[in-house]
Amino acid sequence: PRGDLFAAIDLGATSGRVIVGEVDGERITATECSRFENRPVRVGGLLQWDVLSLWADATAGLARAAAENPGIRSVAVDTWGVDVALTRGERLLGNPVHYRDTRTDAVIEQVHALVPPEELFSRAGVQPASINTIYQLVAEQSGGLIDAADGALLMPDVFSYWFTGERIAERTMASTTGLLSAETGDWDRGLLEKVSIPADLFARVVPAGTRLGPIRDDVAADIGLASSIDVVATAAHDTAAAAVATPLPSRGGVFVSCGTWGLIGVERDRPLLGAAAFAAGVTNERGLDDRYLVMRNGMGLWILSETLRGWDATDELTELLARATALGDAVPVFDVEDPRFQIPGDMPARIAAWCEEHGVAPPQGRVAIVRSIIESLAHALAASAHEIGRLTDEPVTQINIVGGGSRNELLCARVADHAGVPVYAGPNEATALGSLLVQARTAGTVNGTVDDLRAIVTRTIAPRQHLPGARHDDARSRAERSAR
Ligand code: LRH
Repeated sequence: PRGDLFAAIDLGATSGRVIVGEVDGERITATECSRFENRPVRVGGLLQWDVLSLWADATAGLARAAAENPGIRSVAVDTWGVDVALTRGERLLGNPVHYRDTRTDAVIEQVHALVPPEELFSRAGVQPASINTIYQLVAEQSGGLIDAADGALLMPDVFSYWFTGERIAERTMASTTGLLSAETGDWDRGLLEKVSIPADLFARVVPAGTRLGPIRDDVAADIGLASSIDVVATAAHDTAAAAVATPLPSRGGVFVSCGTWGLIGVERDRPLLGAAAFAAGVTNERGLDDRYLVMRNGMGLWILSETLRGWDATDELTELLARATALGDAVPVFDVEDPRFQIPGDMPARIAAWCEEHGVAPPQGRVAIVRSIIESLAHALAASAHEIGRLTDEPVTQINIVGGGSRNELLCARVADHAGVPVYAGPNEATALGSLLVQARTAGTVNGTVDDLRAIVTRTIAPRQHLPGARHDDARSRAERSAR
């Protein structure tokens, strides 16, 4: 290979992957070496992480990747935000609970009685949402787990700990908890005290890109690695990693990281706080280095994938999308942010119920349901992009969609139509690319700021362009041709 090799373990909503990337000063390429299931398991009424299966699958994938790609310089783990494991000594206190579990509903008011939502926002910069770690930890208090615990590690940090024995809290990930000060980037001790969570549960916060050391020898032997590999705390929040690898222009571009969630935002040097930002649902999470991701955190592909899962039609997505494209846009637009759509279950029934409650005829049949989901999502993403532009006083000139949603041509085209600005789609593996680039900088393969890392992606990958109104123009010119 011309460049240096790195491995990213990316744990996503339905699958985990081991991706090996080759980076030189100019370009990045990445190959998926292994893919395994990531399925939360509901047992005892709780939706839980299957964390030991993930460890087994991820490390087996890493060992295979290392055997096929000698000389991998480092490995790093990223996943979605907010989920946390409680520890005592070297062990986890049970399986970590998945954020889609509803146990936090019972403590929201209790937390808000101690700290009003406006104060939570002004301290942490994070929009209060029931998934946030702060509510999850308060929910664990009543079961006695907090009293029993002597540590709390966010999920990517659990894997780093198992690899190296180092207990840290990577900053981009820590910023999703609602417990990190937006100002200092360190745990907000005053806030922790108010909600009676012991501050000493948490590990020291380190910036993304921190080298944690080699995989322990005993672990390397256990997982079948011929030689040890360095472990890096990458931008361990998948959204922050994706932002690094989004080919944004220097001004006017809004990113949409569209996987299970849709994160719509811009990168700034300062968080956007205050009453207007709070009311508009802004959340400020940490990006790489000293950047903030000023975002709205909303629906992504979740409703669509949950719908397909319910139909046992996950394999039929391509065909359903083709038929939904041909169907046209005369379908109902529903509110994808309605909380009923957050919980796993029968999405078509909930869409129908929403439509009936709002006096609209529900979509009939699978194709119309798929189109209705896409229209509703595109509408919401476009509106959020303009809302972010308005709040940051920077009119939106283009939207960059990355993540799995960037492969959905109908969605990208409809976001362009609804937003009235060009959409640039890709890379769809932005999270893994971001993780690899952060590692490459730690290894000294590349240097510079997040803008320099982003430039490597821009040089390597040409996003697909979707101009607003393009499909209508196609239809119009076809109509004109046939009229002649
Ligand atoms: C997207 C994401 C998002 C939120 C949610 C829990 O995958 O990380 O930024 O934190 O998951």
